[in-house]
Amino acid sequence: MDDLLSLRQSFLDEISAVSEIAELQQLKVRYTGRKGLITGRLKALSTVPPEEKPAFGRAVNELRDFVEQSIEDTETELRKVEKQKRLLSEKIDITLPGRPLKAGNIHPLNRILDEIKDIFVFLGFNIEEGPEIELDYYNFEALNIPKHHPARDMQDTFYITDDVVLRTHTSPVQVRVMEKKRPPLRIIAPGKVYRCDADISHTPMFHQVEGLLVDDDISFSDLKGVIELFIHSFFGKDTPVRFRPSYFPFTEPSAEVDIGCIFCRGKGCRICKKTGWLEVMGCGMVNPRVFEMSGYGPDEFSGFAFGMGVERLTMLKYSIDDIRLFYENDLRFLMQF
Ligand code: 2U9
Repeated sequence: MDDLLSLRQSFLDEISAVSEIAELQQLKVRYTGRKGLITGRLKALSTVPPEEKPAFGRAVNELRDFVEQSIEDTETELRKVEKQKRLLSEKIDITLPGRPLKAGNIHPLNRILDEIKDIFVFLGFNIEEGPEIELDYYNFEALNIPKHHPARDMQDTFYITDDVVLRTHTSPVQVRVMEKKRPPLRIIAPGKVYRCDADISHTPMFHQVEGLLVDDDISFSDLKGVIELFIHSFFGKDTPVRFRPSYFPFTEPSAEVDIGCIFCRGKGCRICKKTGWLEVMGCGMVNPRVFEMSGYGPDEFSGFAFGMGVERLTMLKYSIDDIRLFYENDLRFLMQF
């Protein structure tokens, strides 16, 4: 009986020093496990004199119940303390201001490209696309660009082979459409084009939107009407527009389109080189030779075409003075749009 009392005391001493569940498990095994101290006392029951057996048995059982209950209570207590500790360490201060998510942004060139496309789609034009690696035939020959033309020079065009080039304009898209479809035709061809050129207003790759409209009896007045409508929609309805005679092999007659300088309102400044006008696109009536080559009867149909550089229009609209900014991926620049 004394032995049981001292066992109880040593259990109480040990459990009061336990501070973790793992220690408690060890204690449990040591006292109530198969080879534990209390189990050992129960096994020793057979060696106790018969008259002391009932009292000794009761005392060992009572000690076992007490130990088991103490362990259970301590475990509940320790789990509570651990949970409390975890909750404190995981505490979130919901009064702190949130961290803003970094949102993406449409690239300024795509913004302007979308704006241009929207205007022409509104006017009933369809969007067409074609290959950027193009046959010399579609890029030059079918557009009446003769063999000796400077555009064909190695200095200006990226050649893949003798008769394959990186397209220098999106005009070959329109030629391919003309081979497949009969008029009436109202299409725009937006996309990347490549020219061997690099300075503050030229990059080896840039974007164009070209347009082509073919039907019976299309005149230069139709061309002027569509271009003016586009310019007024893109730059604002009070923007002055003028058509200045020019030359392209694929259009005849041809014209450059100027707008009254949007920076000085026509007074003359550094950007318009004191002329009061800014060149924004080119256009003209489709050369009958281009029609012939694509299988349209030149006397059957007439049409007009136009072309514009997306980088140039974006630079004008957003007052950007260096084309290379579009391709440097500097977020300080890109996040302004
Ligand atoms: C076909 C027939 C005619 C497309 C045209 C221009 C005028 C033009 C330039 C503007 C600035 C290119 O990006 S830029 O350097 N483009 O001036 N482009 S007419 O004429 C075509 C196209 C296809 C079948």
